[in-house]
Amino acid sequence: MHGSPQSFPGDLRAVIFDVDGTLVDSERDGHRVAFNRAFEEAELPDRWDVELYGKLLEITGGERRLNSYLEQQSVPAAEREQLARRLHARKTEIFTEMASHGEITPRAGVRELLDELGDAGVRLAVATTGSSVWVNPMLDRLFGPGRFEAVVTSEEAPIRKPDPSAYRIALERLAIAPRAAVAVEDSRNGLRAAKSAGLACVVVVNDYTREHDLGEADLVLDGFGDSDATSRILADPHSLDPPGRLDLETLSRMTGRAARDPLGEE
Ligand code: XBP
Ligand code: MG
Repeated sequence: MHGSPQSFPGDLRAVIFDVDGTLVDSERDGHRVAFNRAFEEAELPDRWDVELYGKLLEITGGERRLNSYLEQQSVPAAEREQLARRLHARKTEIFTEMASHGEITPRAGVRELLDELGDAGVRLAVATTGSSVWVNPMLDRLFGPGRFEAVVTSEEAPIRKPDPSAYRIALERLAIAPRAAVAVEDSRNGLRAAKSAGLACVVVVNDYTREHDLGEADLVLDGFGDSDATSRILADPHSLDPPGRLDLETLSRMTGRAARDPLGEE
């Protein structure tokens, strides 16, 4: 059962969102396509199909992902680093262009959730391993300029998730304690980053992350939920019982429950 707003045990001041796979559907038909175009333009035979890219996503950060892949292909170290840098720079240009043409779209229900949080005075922030050159214009385009009070990208947090630095910097910028915020993620690496920073974390899975080990999550949903489709609950260790969508009330209750009950035992 849901409590009335007055009964919220938590003290939700801010929600910190991941970008890739969380706010936007950007991996399979976005970054992956851009990486492949960069390979093609460089006249390399490599192509990342949907399945292989799922495995490569375990390495966060596009340049690191390329480096790791080229290492698997036995490309010598000196050549590898240079090639990864060059390919990543071109991939970034291609992806930035795709985003500026509207090829990258928000996940269903995200806009509604941001509106609900914003109307209630909850502060909004972003913690991503992506690069600022595409993250900032894309967020402005999709969600309105200045929608997020703090946007932490790989430039400020060069050690990528699962390292907690992106979340720690976001909390510092918001000047709030971890217990006053909730992280919204899509993957195990993101979940580990958020939990290591001391945040409660809801994971909204997608096709690439459905099978991840998400045992530490405070709530796992298969979508944000909106007027067209309700979200299914995949794990709810604190019995938050969201109403078919991720909403303000559930997030508010999460700060109280997860802070009071970190092991998920009621
Ligand atoms: C996503 C990433 C990003 C993108 C590529 O992880 O790892 O690196 O795949 O972006 P998360 P860049 O959702 O946890 O932030 O090429 O700009 O690195
Ligand atoms: Mg992600």
